[in-house]
Amino acid sequence: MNYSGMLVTFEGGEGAGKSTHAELLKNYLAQKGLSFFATREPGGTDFSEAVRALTKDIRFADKSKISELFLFEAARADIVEKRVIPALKEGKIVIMDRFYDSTTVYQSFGRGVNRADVERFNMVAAQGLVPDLTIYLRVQPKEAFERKGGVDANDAIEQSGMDFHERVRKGFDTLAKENPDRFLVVDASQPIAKVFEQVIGAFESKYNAKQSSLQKE
Ligand code: T5A
Repeated sequence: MNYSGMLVTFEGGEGAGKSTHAELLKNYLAQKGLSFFATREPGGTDFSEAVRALTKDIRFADKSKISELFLFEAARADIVEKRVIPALKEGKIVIMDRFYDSTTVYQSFGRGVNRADVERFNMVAAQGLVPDLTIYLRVQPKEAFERKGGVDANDAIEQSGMDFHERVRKGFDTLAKENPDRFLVVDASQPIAKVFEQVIGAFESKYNAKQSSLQKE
């Protein structure tokens, strides 16, 4: 797909600091006068926010893992088609708090759905989009849960157990190794300011590279 914008995704386990850094990046872009659109997954449209509530609802914690996969893909398909693709075509920087790497990791590495199936549905829902930059905030699940105040008793995914969250961490490590050009791995146990320095460094370098390649076209 041809577009002049730039897609930046934040990934990592629960409480890794994704929302914190997505917010800091938004402020940074606003100060620089750059045009951006920021959203989260699942969520970002009325439909996808309704699906988000379903994914977290503890009453449905025993739903089939394939049902869970399709919920995330359904939420993704809506935000991608209605907001993300139009923003990229308008030349905006799109910031996403989670994207399909979360599905590969949570639903395949975590839940055990066949990885090829998950990746196929990711591509369908994302209409083939690939992030320009994925910032993986890496932290041990135990530490992240401590700083966010513990495991939420009403959240079906947070309640999946420490082994599950450990598989999630290993899954992100695997994706980062497989996609070194796209992934920036940041040690998110460092202080917020230190983490953000690295986020900005990676963003600036990708942004400048993208601008020069657009000028050459
Ligand atoms: N999911 C999602 C799937 O299973 N499949 C999918 O395809 C998708 C898209 C989404 C849930 O859905 C699952 C994953 C999730 O279970 P969510 O709310 O987006 O839910 O995800 P969470 O990770 O649960 O969101 P959190 O808000 O809890 O985590 P964040 O955004 O990573 O962390 P943040 O920024 O809110 O920070 C948490 C706390 O830590 C502090 C912050 O100030 C805050 O208090 N903090 C730090 N403290 C010290 N040092 C640092 N470096 C810190 N960084 C942040």
